[in-house]
Amino acid sequence: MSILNNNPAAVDASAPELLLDQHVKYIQALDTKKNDLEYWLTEHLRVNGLYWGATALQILGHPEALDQDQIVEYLVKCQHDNGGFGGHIDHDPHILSTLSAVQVLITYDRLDAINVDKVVDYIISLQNEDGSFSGDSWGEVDTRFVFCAVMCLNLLKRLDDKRLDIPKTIEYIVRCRNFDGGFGSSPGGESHAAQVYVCVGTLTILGALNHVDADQLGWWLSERQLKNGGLNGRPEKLEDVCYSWWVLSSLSMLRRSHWIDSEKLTKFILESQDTETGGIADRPGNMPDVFHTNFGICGLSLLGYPGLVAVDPVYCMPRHVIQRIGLTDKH
Ligand code: GRG
Ligand code: ZN
Repeated sequence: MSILNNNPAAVDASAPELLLDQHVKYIQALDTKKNDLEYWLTEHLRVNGLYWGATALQILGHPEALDQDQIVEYLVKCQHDNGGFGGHIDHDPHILSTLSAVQVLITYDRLDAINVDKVVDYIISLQNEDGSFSGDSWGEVDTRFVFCAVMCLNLLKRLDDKRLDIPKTIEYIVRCRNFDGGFGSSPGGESHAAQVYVCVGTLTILGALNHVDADQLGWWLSERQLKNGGLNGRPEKLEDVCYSWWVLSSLSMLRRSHWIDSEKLTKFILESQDTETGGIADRPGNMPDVFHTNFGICGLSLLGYPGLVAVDPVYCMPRHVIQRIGLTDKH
């Protein structure tokens, strides 16, 4: 079976081409920029950055463009005795970097390199009485961390761990749902498309999408598309390439991706490419970065851009990897 998108979409003839080779080179060059201040300012995001870069390369069809053995060796050094991963060697463990490390190791089929039982212990230790999850031992709570926990445990096939309180997890996410059908970062928090992705993703994995009014939320998500084709994260805000992922993956889980104009969104993402350096920016004319490069490319994959490897809308990992580990995607 092909790992590419099954039904490639038509692309507007006036849209720029996807600069595939330039994006591969842009991602390969990221680790060579050690003279740039930005490289050191983003040190705490190194493991997240590896996930974004590695995923973009997978979807571009060039998984070999980074040295996978070297990455696995590096990730192993980021795991702490309590099981969590830091954002870089000697950085404190956090659930965000832990999920990214697990996603990369599963993509590379190298879970054997780490202590999985300890990862599970770490994640379970972060669940609070009300079902929410903290990001680390300092205690910040956000629906992002619930999704990281649930996704990580499912990827590791440990959702059946008796210490995890699934009903309370669902109850907490439902408490973060708003009158407009969207979700916020905590109960009462404003609806935001990226929080919608994490909450709908959590409910999808836990088989609890019945708590969502798909028509109402689908309408709110489709209202995110602006005249120039780009999507914003909430009313009155600017369009940004990363919402191509947060909004479209959510619509995909709700089976309503056709509620936005995909040709216009494809064109907006392609116009945000940097034709000189490769990479994709948040919007046309801005500087590219690996975060927007990944979510732009994954967005194009969801849109059925020809020649790209299919991405899974829940896990933001190649669909063939999700199939290989037996988590069938029903989206
Ligand atoms: C596996 C893809 C994946 C994710 C793991 C960490 C995580 C789960 C999801 C992150 C969700 C999130 C809240 C992302 C932030 C997106 C973003 C661009 C926020 C910016 O918010 P504002 O208020 O920008 O600065 P706006 O666009 O509202 O002006
Ligand atoms: Zn963005």
